[in-house]
Amino acid sequence: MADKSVILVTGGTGLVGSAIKYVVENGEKRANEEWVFACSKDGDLSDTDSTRAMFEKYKPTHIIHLAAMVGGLFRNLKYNLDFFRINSKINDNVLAMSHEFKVKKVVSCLSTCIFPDKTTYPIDETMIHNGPPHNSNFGYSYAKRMIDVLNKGYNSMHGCEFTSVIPTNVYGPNDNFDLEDGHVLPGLINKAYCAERDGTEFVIWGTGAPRRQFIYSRDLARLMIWVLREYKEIDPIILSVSEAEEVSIKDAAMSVLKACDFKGKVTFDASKSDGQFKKTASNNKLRKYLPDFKFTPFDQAIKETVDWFVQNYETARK
Ligand code: NAP
Ligand code: GFB
Repeated sequence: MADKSVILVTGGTGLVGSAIKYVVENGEKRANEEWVFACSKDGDLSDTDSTRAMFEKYKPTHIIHLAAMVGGLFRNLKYNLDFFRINSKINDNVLAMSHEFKVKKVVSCLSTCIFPDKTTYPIDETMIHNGPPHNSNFGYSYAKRMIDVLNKGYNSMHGCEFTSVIPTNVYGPNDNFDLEDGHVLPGLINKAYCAERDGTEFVIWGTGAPRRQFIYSRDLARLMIWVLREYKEIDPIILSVSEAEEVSIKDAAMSVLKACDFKGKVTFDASKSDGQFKKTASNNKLRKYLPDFKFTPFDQAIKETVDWFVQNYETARK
């Protein structure tokens, strides 16, 4: 990106967006770059006119497109139709305006939860459209898959450099710690903090048996900035720790309890859904490009996230 670049990060105030802001402000920003971190107050991207107004205001040359209706298993179970409709509108508006305003490159976000539920493992980037997703989040999943379809369409018809990344479950500072709508790690951190404070028991939902790969938001941020600058494919790339670092929900919960120094009673509420048992993804494609990239150790990243939550308890999303 030789000339002056205006990099618009849609969804720039959320978990992933704030991690990108952190990384940009701590050494990654280049002299010829202006970074804009937008949120819905800057414009509702599910509305075409608001989207056009945002593009007219910022005139972005590059975009990291994060804005979406996002949530954990339990929010998806409740609002599959909204996840599909709202995210489909946001994605169509952002990519249509990116084409209209001649944006040089767009990096959008899929997710490892959108892959076919009935699949072989490890999952890789070629499998996205090979069958229906897990029923718990079909709305979100189909909306995300359409980003890949749109990217291929804009590239084949107009030569647009629109690509996407496929992060696994993300966690870190400035996550959504809401117990009903958030993802598992922020939910467990919020619950552990309150159980320790109130002397109550710590409840893990489901059986604790499902398995997940978790990526620290600040590691994902560094990888997404690399994708923006160096990755030339239109096809998506999985951004995840290796299959070997997949952990059970129970193990992840124990790591949270260690970071919170919780000594109380731990129980499981098996009446709550387990959701997808696993979505084990390969990061071989990433490793071919970045064989030496170092992920933050899980326990260290959990501790950093817990410390952030405790220090920001009053203002955190919960
Ligand atoms: P998040 O914390 O919920 O942040 C979402 C961002 O999108 C916020 O800045 C929000 O702004 C903005 N936004 C939502 N609706 C909008 C609208 N209609 N118009 C404009 N902005 C809107 O989400 P996240 O976890 O950072 O996720 C970022 C991206 O990563 C998403 O595309 C998500 O699908 C993807 N992803 C996340 C995970 C994960 O585990 N978190 C895993 C894989 C992929 P306001 O707060 O002002 O509404
Ligand atoms: O992060 P999560 O909500 O979503 O994790 P997914 C759900 C798993 O964690 C289930 C268990 O096995 C839950 O039973 N769990 C245990 C908890 N305690 C808790 C808790 O306190 N809160 C939550 N939320 N879960 C999502 C997709 O799937 O993955 C989204 O639905 C998104 O679309 C996201 O893509 C990355 O990992 O199951």
